[in-house]
Amino acid sequence: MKILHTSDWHLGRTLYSKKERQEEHTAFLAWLLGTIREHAVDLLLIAGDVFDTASPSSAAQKMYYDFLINVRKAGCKNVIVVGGNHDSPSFLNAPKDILAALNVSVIGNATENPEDEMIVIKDRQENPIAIVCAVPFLRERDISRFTEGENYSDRSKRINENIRKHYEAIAQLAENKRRELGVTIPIIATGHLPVAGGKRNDDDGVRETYIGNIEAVGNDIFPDTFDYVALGHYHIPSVIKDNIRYCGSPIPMGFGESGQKKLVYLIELNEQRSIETIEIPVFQQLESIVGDKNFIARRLSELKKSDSSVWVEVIYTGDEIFPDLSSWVNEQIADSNIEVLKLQNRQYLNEVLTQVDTAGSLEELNEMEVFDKLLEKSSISDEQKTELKALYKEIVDGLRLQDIAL
Ligand SMILES: [Mn+2]
Repeated sequence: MKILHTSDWHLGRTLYSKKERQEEHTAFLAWLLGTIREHAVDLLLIAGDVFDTASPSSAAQKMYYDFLINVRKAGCKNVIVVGGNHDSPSFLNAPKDILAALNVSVIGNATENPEDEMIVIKDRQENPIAIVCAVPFLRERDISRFTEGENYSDRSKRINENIRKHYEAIAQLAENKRRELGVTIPIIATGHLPVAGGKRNDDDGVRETYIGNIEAVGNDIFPDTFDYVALGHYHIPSVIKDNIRYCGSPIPMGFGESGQKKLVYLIELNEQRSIETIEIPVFQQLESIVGDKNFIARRLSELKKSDSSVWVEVIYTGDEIFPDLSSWVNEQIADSNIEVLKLQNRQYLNEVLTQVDTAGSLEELNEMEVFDKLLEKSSISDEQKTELKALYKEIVDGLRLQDIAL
């Protein structure tokens, strides 16, 4: 029994609203089909966030449906798709019946009946080979049925407890089912939720789920019944327990993830469990360049020489004031395959963010003295200070000439 675990495709996503990711997604899906064929995968689990938005573009939809048709041709007989927090349950569920004809099971959201999430996987001879508890992202309203008779004052505790009960209920159903079938087959679960221990970073594009309530549920919410739990939601792969894992998104969602390895898990469940990490190739190089002028110049020139297509963010952190950063960067990357998608001048930001001296003392200073104070605070070379002072004086004098009160 071979299972491939993937999640968080976010089809239709753009990078900082500037770049379509369609080419990368197309390349990833082609790679995935090849991987499925090569490893003779029996079951593909897609653990939520198939699409980036609730109403994806027709191009994004086409990618998804084309893939589902091709996955069958690649020899994988079973596909399970569960909804994530980005997916619209009704959108995902709409083609449910027609996809069932392709043996693709879609669970867009949790229903009144947890039994709806239980799927028995069969081999070519129609023998059961596994039971999947296909749990989608659980919205608060979906799991409120467990709250009757309970009185948790703390909402976060209640959510955590309701999620735990949901998994407990479905694990019980699966165990009953296994007993009824009279076979020893694995029980697998999915989930799309934040679990404690999952990795994150600042720029990973993960949208908060249970806002203001819980950051993450405990990793003890999954009963021992499950031989494997395929998680989605976090975009960085992480191992919560050996058999409870986030595979992460197949392409980086932001520059914070550049340089990270992207992967899918291949799980083999026979007498023993073995889990193989399969690395996803990089389809579009992303790089974050953070440093002073020299550093940025050197790195951009190296990238230019390599002649490969690179999308970069440039963050200037040097001490020197650098007002024409943008045009300077554009000069550096002229005639290259480098595209700058994000540009930030931290020097400038720092100045703006620094608290000005108390208003009382500000009134005692004249305009030149205020500027002197600002220069004092920043570690700017004396040479540049003189130059900046002269420029500042020019502006002040100019304003005086126009009779603007200072
Ligand atoms: Mn996601």
